[in-house]
Formats: sequence, C-alpha cells, structure tokens
Amino acid sequence: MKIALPGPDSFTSRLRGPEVAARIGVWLGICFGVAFVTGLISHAAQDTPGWLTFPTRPVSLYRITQGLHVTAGTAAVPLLLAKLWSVYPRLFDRLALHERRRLLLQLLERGSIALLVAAAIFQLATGLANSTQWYPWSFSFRSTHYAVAWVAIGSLLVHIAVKLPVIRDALTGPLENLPSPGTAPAPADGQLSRRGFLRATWLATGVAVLATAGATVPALRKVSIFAVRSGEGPQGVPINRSAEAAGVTESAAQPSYRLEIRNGKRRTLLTRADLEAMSQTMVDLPIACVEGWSAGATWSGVRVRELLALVGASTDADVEVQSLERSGAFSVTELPSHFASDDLTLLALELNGERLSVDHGYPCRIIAPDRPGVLQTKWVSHLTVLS
Ligand SMILES: Nc1nc2c(c(=O)[nH]1)N[C@H]1C(S)=C(S)[C@@H](COP(=O)(O)O)O[C@H]1N2
Ligand SMILES: [Mo]
Repeated sequence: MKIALPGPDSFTSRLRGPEVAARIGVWLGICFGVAFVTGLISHAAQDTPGWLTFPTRPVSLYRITQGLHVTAGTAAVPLLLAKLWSVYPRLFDRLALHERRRLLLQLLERGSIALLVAAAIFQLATGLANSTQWYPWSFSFRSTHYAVAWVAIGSLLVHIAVKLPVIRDALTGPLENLPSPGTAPAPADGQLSRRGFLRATWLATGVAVLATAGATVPALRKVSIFAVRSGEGPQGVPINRSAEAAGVTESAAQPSYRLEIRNGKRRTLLTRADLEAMSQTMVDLPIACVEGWSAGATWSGVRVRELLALVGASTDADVEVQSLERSGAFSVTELPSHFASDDLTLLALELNGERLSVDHGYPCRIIAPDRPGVLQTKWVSHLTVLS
C-alpha cells in the first residue's frame, strides 16, 4: 500500500497565506521583542553584571518591566498558535531533490525555522509554567530560559531578514484573496473571511492578556480569572513562600530572636522591641515578583542605612542579608551599597499599618525600591557588611 503524503494542494483554506502570516507575525515579533528586552532587564536585576549599577528609581520600574515581560509572553501564546496554523502546510512543500543548490537553501531555511519554532515554544511553555510556579523539569529555569532567549531572538532576526521581501509584499498588498485586483473581498456566505480570522486572533490575544494581567494591574483584578495570583492576599499582598514552606514558623516566633548586624569585628544584637524603639520610616513600595504578579503596599520600619551605622559601616559597602530560612535559593541575598544606603530601603516591621505577619516576613524583612521580589528577603536574621 502506498501512503500519499499531503502536498501543498491538500490544504485548501483560503484563510491562509503570507498576508495573514505576516500580519500576525508583526505582533508576534513585537511580543518577542518586548519579552526579550524586559527579560534582559530582569536578568540584570537579579544578577547584576559588574559594569552595571541597577537603578533604584523609578521605584516601580521593575514592576512595570516584569509585568510587561509576562504579559508579552502570555499574548504571544495565541499569536504563535494562529501563526503556526497559518503556515504549517508549508512543511509539506516538495523538496527540490534533484537541484542541489535549491535543496541546500530549502534545508537551511527549514532548519532555521525549526530552530525558531522550537525556541519560541520552549520559551512560552517554560515561562508560562514558571509563572504558575510549576517546575516539571530538572534544569535551572532561569539560566535555560535566558540561554534559549538568545536562540529565539537570533533565529527570529534571521527569519525576518530572509522573509523581508515576502513580508513587505504581504503587508502592502490586499489582505483577502481577490479574484481581480481592487475588487472587494467576497467570501462566500457563512465563510470566515481573513479579516474575520485576524479579528478572532486579536480577540483571543486580548482575552489572554485581560484574563491574566490583573496579577499586576489592580484595575483588571475582577476580569483576570486566570491570573495565578490575584494581587491580593493577607495584609493586602499575596504570599509567595509561606513561613511553613520555608521552615521558619518556629524560629520566627522565638522570643530569643535577635537580629545580628556585623561589620568585621564589630557586631550588635537587636530584639524586635529594640527595632521598634528606633526611629521608624514609612514608604510606599511594590513587591514585584519575577513570576509577574505585583502589589503596591505601605511599609514601615527602620532604614537599613541607620542599622548599618550602628556598626560603623560606610555607605559604600555592599551588605549580605541572611534569613532564618536555612535552605532555599533566597535564604541569603546581597544588597548592593546603593540599595543599602537608599532612603527608601527598610528593614520593615509593619505592612499596611499592621504588624508584619509571619508569612510576610515577621520579625522583619527587607523592602527596597525597584528590586525583584526574590531579593526582598523575609525573616531576616543577619545583616553582614561585605568589605
Ligand atoms: N527568606 C525568603 N525571603 C523571600 C522569599 C523566600 O523564598 N525566602 N521569596 C521571595 C519572593 S520570590 C517574593 S516574590 C517575595 C514575596 O513577598 P511576600 O510573600 O511578602 O509577598 O518574598 C521574597 N522573600
Ligand atoms: Mo517572587
């Protein structure tokens, strides 16, 4: 029995065509561009290279860039599906098996597109899983998502460069399959037009964005039924890792708790009452999680700079922040000097006018301007001045 492979003529939908693929491609390209740039920013915020001083203002910059990152990735999901649908019959184009040169070019083009599609699907799938805190893999999410981002953006640029003439014609020509140039598109009764298909694609993309963006845009909370976090939680702020998950429920409640501040041989121990007795500063700062949710809040507590002054630290020293949490990737973080000495950087004792709950970091937690949530260390036990 002979099995006939589908050929280009096996796919008859008139909705497909470069005109449709290019229009979706423009928006897909914008989403990938935004996700790439904001992803680089997030990477720099978490792992700042030596030549860069990550800014502390505007205080909500990271909240915006990371919200955009996750939103652009979410919007790209329906766009990518529609785009793949609009072009996949090309997979069955006949290869020019008897013309070496053409065959080589065809294989190169297919190879580059295979790389682009694989990288794009990988980025969206891992990013989406990460934003739901689901890690069904054993590799490091952050370094892999970062490395594949370069593959995705590189192969996207190659793809755009190769297709530029096709894209230009497709975008400047008429959208519908016209029987003769200039006549109005006439899809048969009850048939979806290309315009209709594109509208459905934009609608699906809009719904995907609205259904998730409430995690970071308070006005959208009510419509964001698929948001992983509502942007609300105890004391008005969601909780990422609870005290129980971090294994600190007991140690955080111990009356013997002391905050230890160290600068070389100088050290001082403070109880929570000692901290409450110091001068208190109130700041409005957001928690902006890398997973895309964020929430603004009012914090009050002691300026980190004033705590460091107790052990004679200079304002240009970096500080290591250690948590009561024993294991976990975020139990020890580093606060660069310009964050540590900033007026708005607190060891917070209160959140939205109430004593910090243990899940939000009691006895005390770091809150600093324009920092990713992962670095806003909860249940702080030691501040150590690094020389
Ligand atoms: N010690 C410690 N601090 C931590 C974490 C953690 O796992 N351990 N999670 C961080 C993350 S990822 C975020 S987004 C914020 C969330 O703070 P919240 O739970 O008070 O909203 O806490 C940060 N502080
Ligand atoms: Mo986070």
